[in-house]
Amino acid sequence: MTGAERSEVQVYLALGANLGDAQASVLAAIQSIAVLPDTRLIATSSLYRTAPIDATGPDYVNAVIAVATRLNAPELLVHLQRIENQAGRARPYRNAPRTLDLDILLYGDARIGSATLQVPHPRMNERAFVLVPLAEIAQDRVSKDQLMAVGAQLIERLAAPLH
Ligand code: PH2
Ligand code: MG
Ligand code: MG
Repeated sequence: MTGAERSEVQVYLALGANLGDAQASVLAAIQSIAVLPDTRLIATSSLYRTAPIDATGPDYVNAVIAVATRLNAPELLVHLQRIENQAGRARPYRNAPRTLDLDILLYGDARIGSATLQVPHPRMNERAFVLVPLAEIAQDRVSKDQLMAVGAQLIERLAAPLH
């Protein structure tokens, strides 16, 4: 963009890990995201222990955060993938256990369908590990009906949000 300043966009990110010290990986990732250029951390959910959905391996640690950023979505995605890679992320097969997964859930009200990025996240409404922490920090973004629909999925609150 030239001339005019970019405006801030409110973005919701999902964090997950189920290999290594998953809780430490998620906490370190929050700190890495908080210091991204042109980005401010707005809110952090509790950490949750969740059973794998459509996946195998150990339980996950999951959380959702809100940031305000002037990065556009592809720029943000590049940063998130760098942070995943620095955490030792390998991609041997789909939904393989992972040291760190960072997904863009919502980027303002944008609808994005590119080869590398789909926003809103196409499976977020099927997943308690997304909807429960998202509802904690953005009540207006998740309905009671949506939470009911994923009520059978195992999710346990681990730790209070960090400030
Ligand atoms: N991520 C997946 C697939 N399944 N299950 C849980 N509990 N938590 C996750 O973060 C998760 C998953 C693909 O990204
Ligand atoms: Mg994911
Ligand atoms: Mg991902």
